[in-house]
Amino acid sequence: MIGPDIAGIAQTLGAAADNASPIPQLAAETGLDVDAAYAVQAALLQRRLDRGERLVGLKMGLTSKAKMAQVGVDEVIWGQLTDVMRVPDGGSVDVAAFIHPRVEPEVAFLLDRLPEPGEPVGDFTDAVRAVAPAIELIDSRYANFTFSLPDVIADNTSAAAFVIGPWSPVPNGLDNLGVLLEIDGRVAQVGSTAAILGDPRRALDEGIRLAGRHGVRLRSGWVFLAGAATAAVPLRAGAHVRATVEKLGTVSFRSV
Ligand code: 0L1
Ligand code: MG
Repeated sequence: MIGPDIAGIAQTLGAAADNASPIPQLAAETGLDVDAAYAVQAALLQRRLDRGERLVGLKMGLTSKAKMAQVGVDEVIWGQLTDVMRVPDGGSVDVAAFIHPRVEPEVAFLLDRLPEPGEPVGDFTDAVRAVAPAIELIDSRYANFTFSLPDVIADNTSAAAFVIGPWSPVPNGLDNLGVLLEIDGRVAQVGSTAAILGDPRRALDEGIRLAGRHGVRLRSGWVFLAGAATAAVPLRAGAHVRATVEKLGTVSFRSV
């Protein structure tokens, strides 16, 4: 039996991102399952590497109940981050480059000495050199931000851009820190890092395990986005977006 056209699907999704032009969902029509969807994601990443981008990290998606409910998918997923997606703290983002961008407050880890494949993270402070508040900008390439599980995995879990705040040493306890997302100085979302799998440190174990299943090994020096602490909020032009994570500080950017 002939399987889904991995390269063709990656080309369609890549073009949708490049042109900021939405496409219909494609998993049902092409017979894409979860494994094939990660193969599409790998082909999409290769497309970026071929044009000179560098792989700089991994992101976890749908690590909170709020996010799962928002998109109607109930499994933790992962995607890949390249250098071109990184926006400097305090920098700006042109919304015209995206289809229907949303922002969400996250916690980022700077990876250090990681366990061998198949091993759990032992001492978290060996595996993670520093932590930071972060904002992820997600942008589904599917019309109406609507997709199935294989669709969103193939679409690199809606990864579009990310902003990392100042790095700090790992504090005692990351499991219940207050999180605030402000747009133009007004509160847009309030949450807690407890929403990220009960404790964002668990996201690293999940990332190592789930990415390892598809032959992706996390590297020292990579950024790891542990997941959002709240639902995502639509981003419009001319907004000032700021996320604050208790003990870790703030991170912000402007949209134009
Ligand atoms: O980072 C995320 O949690 C996004 C995962 C994909 C689902 C979505 O686009 O909201
Ligand atoms: Mg996210």
